[in-house]
Amino acid sequence: MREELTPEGMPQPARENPGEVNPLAAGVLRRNSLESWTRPAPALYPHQWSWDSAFIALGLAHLDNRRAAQEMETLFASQWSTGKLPHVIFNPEAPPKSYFPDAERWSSAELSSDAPSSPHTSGLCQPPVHAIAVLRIWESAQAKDKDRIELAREFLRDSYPRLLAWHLYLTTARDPEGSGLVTIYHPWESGTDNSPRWDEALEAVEVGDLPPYTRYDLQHVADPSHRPSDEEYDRYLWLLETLKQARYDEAAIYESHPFLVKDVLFSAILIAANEALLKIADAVEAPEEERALIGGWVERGRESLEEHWDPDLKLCLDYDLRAGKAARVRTVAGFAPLIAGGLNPERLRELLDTLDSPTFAGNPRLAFALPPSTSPEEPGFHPRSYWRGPVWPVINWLLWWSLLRAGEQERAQKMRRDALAQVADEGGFAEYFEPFSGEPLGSPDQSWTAAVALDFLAAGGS
Ligand code: 2M8
Repeated sequence: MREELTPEGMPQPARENPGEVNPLAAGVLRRNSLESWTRPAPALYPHQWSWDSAFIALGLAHLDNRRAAQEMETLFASQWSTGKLPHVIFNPEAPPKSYFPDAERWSSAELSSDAPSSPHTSGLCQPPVHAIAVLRIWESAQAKDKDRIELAREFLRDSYPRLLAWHLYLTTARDPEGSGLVTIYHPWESGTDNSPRWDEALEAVEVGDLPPYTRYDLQHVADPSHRPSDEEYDRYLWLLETLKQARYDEAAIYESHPFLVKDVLFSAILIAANEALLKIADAVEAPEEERALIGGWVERGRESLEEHWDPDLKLCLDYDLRAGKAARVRTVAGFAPLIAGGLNPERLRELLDTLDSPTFAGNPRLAFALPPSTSPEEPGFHPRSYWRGPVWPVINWLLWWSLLRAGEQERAQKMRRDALAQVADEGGFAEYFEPFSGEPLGSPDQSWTAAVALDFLAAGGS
């Protein structure tokens, strides 16, 4: 277990007085950290998760730039030969029977020569926050001494081809139609696992002969009803079996897999990550053709999100390829165009109106003006169930960062203040929060919650 994270240039707590937030957040990351990577939570999630590590690196960049770089390098070391960054990298030292599905259930290396043989990984991926994290590590190194900047430059040079291969995978294997949007094979790939965004597509999945399994996740939470239901888990596990039947081969999956959805939040994160990748490409003086390719992905992605805009809901909607229709559900994923950036003034205004309305952060019952993961006006809303309603700090971070990029300084500052007040007032770095009472739920020491709090603090402001 790593004992120390050095507080290089650690920013002072901000004025809204989460006086204790900074050292407490650093403490969570220190306790959840292993040699070169960080567990999302000590008991519930004992392995390395892909987008968790990217958010964690964003926070670590303010404490220990080298350790932040290591977090990403550990992830890159398990990249598949296709370019895919796997959603879970299994920790061989995790206690047995602590998390399911385990490495054996995935059997990735046994079934696919594209998968690394050690350590074992899952066969899925998660939203590509990685280039954004790599850029943050580079930018935060600029304030350091010459040696640190040189180390960060080396890290940037090593990361660039990894990131390019990852984004190439997403724009080809995951978008054979050239639509500009990424297809996901499983709700776990969205990161918003039991969101009602997936209800219809998941209901259409017929569960076949499923090998028996035990859910260890339920042993680590105070109230199992906050986690996805057993019916959902059966479908999650059945989708895993069908991916295995296809031996994780992309073309075979596209042919027969029962769950294929264009995910607008995932796609928007990819667009924002491509903007970050362009800056990285400039810094490492990448060839002009590569910069043009990345710039083209940004443009195509934004056009495509525009095609999935719902003018009545004033939100962007996922598209179920199997059913051939949009998922008309109001969730935070609908703010995808804000995250993708480059909006015309009218679209920006509409998105901000939706954000401020009772459908989301303007709901009068909220403890803090922060958007619930699912709108309280949706029939599928549940205030305590995971991605069906609770407020998630990483989503606050994504929206705050997007508001800043859109030039909405005041709104961004307000969201940052509320997000920090929530962790300061409500007892720490919970995985998610009940929107009306502000009660902390899920894992109490969630790494990415601590990490985004550190990034909020480092940004300063009133
Ligand atoms: C949750 O997902 C995992 C499956 O990947 C789980 O519930 O077991 C999600 O919140 C996901 O977004 C997150 O990356 C993961 C670890 O924090 O937990």
